[in-house]
Amino acid sequence: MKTLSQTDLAVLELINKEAKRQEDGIELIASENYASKAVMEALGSPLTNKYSEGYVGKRYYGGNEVIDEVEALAIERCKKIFGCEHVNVQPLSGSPANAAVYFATIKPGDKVLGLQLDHGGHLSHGHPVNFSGMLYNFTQYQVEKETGRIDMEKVREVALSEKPKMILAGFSAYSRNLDWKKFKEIADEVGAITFADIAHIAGLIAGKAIESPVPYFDIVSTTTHKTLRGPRGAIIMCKENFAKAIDKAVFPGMQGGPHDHATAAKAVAFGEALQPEFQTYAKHVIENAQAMAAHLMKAGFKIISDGTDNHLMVVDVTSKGISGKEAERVLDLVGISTSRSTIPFDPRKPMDPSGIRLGTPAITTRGFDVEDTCKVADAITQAIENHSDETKLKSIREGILELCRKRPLYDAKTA
Ligand code: DSN
Repeated sequence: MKTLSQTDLAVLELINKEAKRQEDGIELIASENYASKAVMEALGSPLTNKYSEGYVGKRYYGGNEVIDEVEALAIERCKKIFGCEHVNVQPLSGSPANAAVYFATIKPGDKVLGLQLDHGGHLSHGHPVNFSGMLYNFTQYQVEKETGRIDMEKVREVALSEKPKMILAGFSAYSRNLDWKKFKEIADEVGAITFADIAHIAGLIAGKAIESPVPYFDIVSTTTHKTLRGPRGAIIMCKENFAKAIDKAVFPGMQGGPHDHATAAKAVAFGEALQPEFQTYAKHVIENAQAMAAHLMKAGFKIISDGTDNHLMVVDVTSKGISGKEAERVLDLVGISTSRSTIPFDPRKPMDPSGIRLGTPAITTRGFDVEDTCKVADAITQAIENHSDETKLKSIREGILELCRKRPLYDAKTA
């Protein structure tokens, strides 16, 4: 960052501070990842200077001949990864993408089924404080108390009684595979549109480690910066018969000019996801998550649904005499980033819930294997069990630094 070092030391210093925090810490926030240097270079390119409202070949500004090629390349690569009939690569992030999906397909007041937020859903899946819950008439399905899993028979019962216009499948804190086919069958039974939000698992689907909803669902949205390991942003895939409505909802419905630098970075990330190494990555993300879950359960933690099929898990930490908020704070002290999380049927409040959510996409990018991951799980256990012992916490921090030095963030492999 040669120029920034000459023009704005205040910002440079903050960027360097954050880079050091990332280098010296272990990232277990399930929605985070490390984009490659190539993705970051595309993000920092002159494409940030351009306005290009409209779509390939149909822009409202001149000078878009190169941007057209960039967007067409992102579309082509995305179609190759997911096998979708149509994709819009312009959404700025996950919630705006989901807003565009609703805007394109249903009317305010229409009924939608979605997974409840504290059972693993997302704010934009109908929570009352979010635009989705304010504008649309959501009925929320839940996971079962005993198993922590979604019971598809219950989803069917709710669908039959509510007759929604849309059925939404997707999550930000659910560690089991979704039965896409069953969702589609239920939707067909009640004549509902099927919408999958695969923000958390898009990279695992791209890496062919878990099943894709694309063949079954009408519409599939995803962010591009989680397991997919691209820039912050989103895409909406759909069947051809929804293409016009989706495009119109994104622009001019919801957004103005797309972020062309981000579109280029999406194309770079899609190119990376098409490499055979990405399939190995996706497989390792799940192996690491399963090893972490098993290790934590052996140490006496309750994992919701007793394990994981994907990259994440929700851990009830209250049996160790600590809340989710306090666990997040203590783990921050030893250099492990996590996010507090409600657990299904949580007796505690969302700001200080019973759980933490852990995920392995970022550490796997960094090159952590199962052995490293088990060391991280040990450190979590030790830190939580000794949360008031400063000396012990300091020595755990040292161990974490050692692990980080063994697996530098942007070495030749990840760069
Ligand atoms: N905030 C993201 C997450 O952490 O899962 C979802 O948008």
